[in-house]
Amino acid sequence: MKTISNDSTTITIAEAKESIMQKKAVITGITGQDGAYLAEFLLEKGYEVHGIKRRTSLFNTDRIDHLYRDRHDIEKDSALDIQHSELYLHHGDMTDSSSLIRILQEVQPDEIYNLAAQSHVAVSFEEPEYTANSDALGPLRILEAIRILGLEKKTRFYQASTSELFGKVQEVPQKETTPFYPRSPYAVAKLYAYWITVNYREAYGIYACNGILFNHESPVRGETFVTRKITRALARIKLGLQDCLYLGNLDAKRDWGHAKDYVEMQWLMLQQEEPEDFAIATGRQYSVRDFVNAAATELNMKIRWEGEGVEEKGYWVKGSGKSEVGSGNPISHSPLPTTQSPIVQVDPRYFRPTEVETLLGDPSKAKEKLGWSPKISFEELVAEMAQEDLKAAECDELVKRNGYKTMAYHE
Ligand code: NDP
Ligand code: GDR
Repeated sequence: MKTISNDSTTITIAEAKESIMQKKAVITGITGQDGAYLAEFLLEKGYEVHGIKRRTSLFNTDRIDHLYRDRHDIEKDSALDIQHSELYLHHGDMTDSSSLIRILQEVQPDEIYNLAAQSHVAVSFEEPEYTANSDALGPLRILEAIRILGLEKKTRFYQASTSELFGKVQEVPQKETTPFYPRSPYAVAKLYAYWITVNYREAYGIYACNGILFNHESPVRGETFVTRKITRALARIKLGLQDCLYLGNLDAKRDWGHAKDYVEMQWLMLQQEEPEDFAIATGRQYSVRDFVNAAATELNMKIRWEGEGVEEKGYWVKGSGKSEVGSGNPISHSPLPTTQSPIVQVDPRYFRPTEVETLLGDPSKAKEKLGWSPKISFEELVAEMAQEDLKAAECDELVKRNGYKTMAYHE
């Protein structure tokens, strides 16, 4: 075997080649919020990135279109010596082992970031079996594929775990050692995924880590998660495109960070010598009501809450966020004795059968061991989201003013 040596080290030529070769990463869920930010981050680091996207009846690559070049264009560009990003897309699905095995066999990745999931907690109560299939068995399928293909020593695995595991919180703030108490089919599925990741690490020596991430948001957050629902709706209300924002539990508290900060952490976790699990959070907590107020301030709007000034008459208890009423009056959409209709109304349809009332993370371990701390503040996050949604609403308003139809509004 040929070797290269200097005073302190001797390495094989194969190892030397390996160390300067471009790393390959597979991202499941690349079309989602985190997938898009992570793909951009890894491409900037010089990775060859392979994304797995599922088949949908409409295009689902909006969030990554700016990173992707059509193969035909690349051929033309290479004739002109134009650089292009190393992003490749493959069709696959978390519920389909054969597609996952085939893609991993073809790519032989150094790192896998498993971000794909049915990620909506409320939807998981409506589709519990599908959620378990994609969110619990999906990660198992990838870990098994690593074994089947003999990639245990080569490929590092990141599992997108979640603060929802803490659910009915047993300790404040929550950290890596806090006991779990999941409160939804989504969280129960993610609990399985968490432990199967730990088990495959211990049983087969796979470099596998859980990132226990608290809520993180951005201008490309899915429109039905509460933060984006708020910024999008307020921007549209401001421009007369929408009348009212219907929300569920206004008292729920979350530790909200920015997705851009959190994907850096996902990468850092796979660069350590030993695989470990980390909780990622900001250490600051706000309620849904606080988020509405912060977005309204950013957009120079005054919020009229449902029931404002009418508590004593037994309509909605101001901002209670619960389906109880003061003195037995009808609870839902009662006519309000106010001259102006409210901007924010509570709709019990958005309450969950079991709720996670409060989450607050302690990211000390990530700070100490990885030197990580979030750079983007809550205020900056809200401002960025609100301003981006205002731009989008301005576009829609222009389209509408010129007599064209804008996209349907769905909550
Ligand atoms: P998104 O909902 O934005 O993205 C989910 C991604 O998974 C999308 O690309 C989606 O595809 C894909 N997907 C869903 N089901 C399947 C399937 N059966 N097969 C293949 N792909 C599928 O989530 P986020 O980006 O916000 O979150 C990323 C991961 O992190 C998720 O696993 C989530 O549960 C977890 N997480 C998120 C947190 C957050 O606050 N954002 C916090 C903690 C954990 P499509 O685009 O076609 O819908
Ligand atoms: P969450 O996020 O359930 O924490 O899961 P979401 O934004 O959906 O809800 C946060 C809190 O807001 C309350 N809420 C509403 N939620 C939604 N979606 N719509 C409403 O109208 C509404 N009104 C009040 C909720 O009851 C809840 O308490 C997110 C997802 O990204 C998960 O995938 C991830 O694992 C966790 O964050 C950490």
